[in-house]
Amino acid sequence: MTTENAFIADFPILDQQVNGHRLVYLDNAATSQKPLVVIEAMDKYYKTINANVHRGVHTLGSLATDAYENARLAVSTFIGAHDEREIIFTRGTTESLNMVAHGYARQHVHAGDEIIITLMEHHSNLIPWQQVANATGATLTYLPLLDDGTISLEDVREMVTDRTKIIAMTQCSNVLGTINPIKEVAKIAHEHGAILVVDGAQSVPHMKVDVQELDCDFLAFSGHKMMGPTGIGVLYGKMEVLEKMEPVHYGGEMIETVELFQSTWKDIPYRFEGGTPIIAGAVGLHAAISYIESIGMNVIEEHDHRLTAYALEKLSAIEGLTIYGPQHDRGALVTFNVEGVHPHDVATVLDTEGIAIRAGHHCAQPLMRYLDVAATARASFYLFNTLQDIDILVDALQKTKEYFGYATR
Ligand code: C6P
Repeated sequence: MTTENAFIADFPILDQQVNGHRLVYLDNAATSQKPLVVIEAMDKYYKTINANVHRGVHTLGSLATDAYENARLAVSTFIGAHDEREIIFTRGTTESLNMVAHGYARQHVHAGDEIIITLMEHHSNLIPWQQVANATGATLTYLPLLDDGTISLEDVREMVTDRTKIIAMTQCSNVLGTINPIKEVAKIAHEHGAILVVDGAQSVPHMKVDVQELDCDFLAFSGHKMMGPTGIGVLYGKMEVLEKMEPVHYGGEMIETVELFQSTWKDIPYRFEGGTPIIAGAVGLHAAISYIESIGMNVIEEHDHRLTAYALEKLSAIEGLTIYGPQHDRGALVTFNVEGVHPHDVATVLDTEGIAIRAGHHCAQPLMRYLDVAATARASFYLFNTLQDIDILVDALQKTKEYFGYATR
């Protein structure tokens, strides 16, 4: 696997030089690259089917509706939903979480209630809850982090009360790589009559996620981080919570009848998908799911683990490098800082070597403050990355240190 990787050939974008070097793409947590099968599925859809869904009686209209609804079925099977009506297509994780906050929580959370999130949340699973708390008078509280960047179930048990209405938590941190114990948290939430909202943006692309096994109430994720196109995402909700959720987008597609001063909504999930949906995006996501299934999620997971363990080992050996997050049982990313060098400078120097990583606050400013850093650098992996990619990263980081005079200090 050092240089050979059977999947690289599936990704046309990787066959290029950046700044005179082979592209080493290590920014998959921001967005993953797309295999040719996904690009071709969307191309074929636009070339042969393109029509609006759930409207036309013409042939292309039915083909487009079938393609769109088949994608819903594929997503439903992929995450083990009980019923495909529990799958709502959105623009991505951010829109999915906002839909829960504004369509569900604003209706069911009241003054004096509690919303619990963690300190490692991405802004998309944080700001919507600030908004709900501010609007309803509920209290927003943060589960603390342990020194290794994990949470403690003891803390969860202590913090959750019968006033807790919502626990919202990422399954995998986009900064620390921490994998949270979702199944156990769901159990605690339900013992107190609360619901669990899971941010699956970084987990669904990399590990088997089964919503019935986890018993979460909502799960949000994005197509573009799992080799699908940008602009399509998913909100899974248990039917019983979806029945209590209000639409947030009103207009075409989602109505049953419209009178002058009142209207009624279509059945679930259509009432939540106002306007012309993201049809080609759903087709692309379906192709991405088929691609993942053709490889096997267990194969992807194993590959991720191998790469992450290797990266942790090699990066830990670099003097002056701080790595954040747990040492074991973590997602396919490593976040770090090089002593004395701003992460943006690290990323800029790596780019001159053809290496793409992300630098910044990773949309997790409260976490950055907790870690006492303004920003960090992050390398994130996927199935087309190799051990050689990590060796190239490590060499380039050594060069970066030399360039900024670390070795001579
Ligand atoms: N994180 C990253 O580089 P959207 O943008 O809606 O597809 O996903 C938002 C989101 C929500 N939760 C988590 C845990 C995430 O990692 C992300 C996206 C990217 O880390 C872009 S900031």
